[in-house]
Amino acid sequence: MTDADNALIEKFNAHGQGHIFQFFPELNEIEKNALLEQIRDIDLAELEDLVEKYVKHDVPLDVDFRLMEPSAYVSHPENKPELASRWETAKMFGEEALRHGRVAAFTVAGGQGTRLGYDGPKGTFPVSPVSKATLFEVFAKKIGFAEKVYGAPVYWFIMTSIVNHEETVSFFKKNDFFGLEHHRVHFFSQGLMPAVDFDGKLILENKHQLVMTPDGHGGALRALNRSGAVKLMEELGIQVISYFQVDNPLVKVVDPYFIGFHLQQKAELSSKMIPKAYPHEKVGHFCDYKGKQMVVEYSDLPAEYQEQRDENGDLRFVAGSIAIHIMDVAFVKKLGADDSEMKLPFHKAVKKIPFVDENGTVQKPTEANGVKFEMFVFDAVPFAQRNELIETLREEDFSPVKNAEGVDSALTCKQHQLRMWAKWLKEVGVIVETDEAGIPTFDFEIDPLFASDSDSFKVAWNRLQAKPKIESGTILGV
Ligand code: UD2
Repeated sequence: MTDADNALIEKFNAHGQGHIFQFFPELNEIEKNALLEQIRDIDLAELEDLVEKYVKHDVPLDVDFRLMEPSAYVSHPENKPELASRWETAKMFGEEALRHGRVAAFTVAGGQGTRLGYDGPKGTFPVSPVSKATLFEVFAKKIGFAEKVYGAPVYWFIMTSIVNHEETVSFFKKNDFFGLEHHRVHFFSQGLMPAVDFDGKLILENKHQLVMTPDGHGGALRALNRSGAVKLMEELGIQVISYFQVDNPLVKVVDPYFIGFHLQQKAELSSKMIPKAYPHEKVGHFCDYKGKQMVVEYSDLPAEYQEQRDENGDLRFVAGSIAIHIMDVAFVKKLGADDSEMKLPFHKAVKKIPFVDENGTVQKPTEANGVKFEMFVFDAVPFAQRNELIETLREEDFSPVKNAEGVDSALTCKQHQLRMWAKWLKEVGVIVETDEAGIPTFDFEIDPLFASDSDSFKVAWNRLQAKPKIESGTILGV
């Protein structure tokens, strides 16, 4: 034990966290070092502040909801045809950036997928109807397709976490990176935050390890910096990051329209919205507050505001956040720097957290016993000098797999993929049989290497000499 180690222990004692050393005398050297290593980076001042705010008290979101205004957004041309030429111009800007390799794809994949009941990194979950391609494969193929179309590399950054990093990387290796150039796919693990019990005490997972949990998808901003990803992006001439979540196979991984709007507006952070389907849909709400755009999560927004209607009877706060953003690399560099004055706030999540009791036995609580802290990426929105918000079509961009059954499940996601492809086929004059909800009555698939959106589908379909029959089990591939 060095003097520095002793000083570290002393510091934790002085902050009322000395219980974490209760088994220290019986640990071997490796275990002692493991614990010391783990606590070295814990910012006790930050932790005490969080405990004070969110554990000892329940400080509500510091927003006077009465001052909130709905955020303006650019409507999709399917809903406002008069905007079609504006969208076409934006697309030209986006395509230009893609042709020059100025866009990187970025997937946040550090979450645990507990709700889905799937034991493995969520990206390894099979989603496509016929070939059972996994989420990662779907994204990889969309990226590969974009590289082919634009004739330039699209680097892919994937944020994992301590719970799934190794498994994620070996999954890619095992699958030969789904045909992508290995050196263009970059993985990095997000940061961790210590969990605490309801008295604000750190929790031991076993005798020599604390419970540390991923710091939320908002941790992406600092992880992009700390991992060297931002530096690499700068070296590669990448200007914007196309951000999306691992659970949504419909997402357009690099959408030229969206990128174009962002660049044209010289925004620092842009977002896609969909009109909420019903008042209590579980998405964030875009609004303007004190001259800034922000997102208020459904769980923080009082019901009356979720339900409020305007003079036309439409939902007033209608713009739902689906966690799809474009961020300037320079913005991420600025906001995610360790010495940045601007810091994303933390949110608390009350959880059942296994712990080791005073006898050294691991206990699995049946009731919530502690608090985890997470940052949310959309809290970056108000820090941007300029924001752009565009409408997207739910059926073409958003169908996450979150739950084992019911809404946002594997089944609804499969149905929505089929519905989207049926729409693309209809646009080229091919009608597939559907039920009343517009869901095809049989399974087929359009490989993302054949086409990854309605525009590219038209091109690819028209190029086919012989048009294939779309029937049960058809995979339209290359
Ligand atoms: C998120 C948004 C919600 C809406 C919805 C759309 C929040 C708080 N809510 O809800 O407003 O946009 O998505 O689907 O963001 N992740 C990490 N590291 C972490 C935690 C999460 O990488 O520490 C990733 C996770 O792998 C997934 C994504 O973030 O790709 C979303 O996480 P979630 O499923 O917990 O978000 P959810 O459904 O609460």
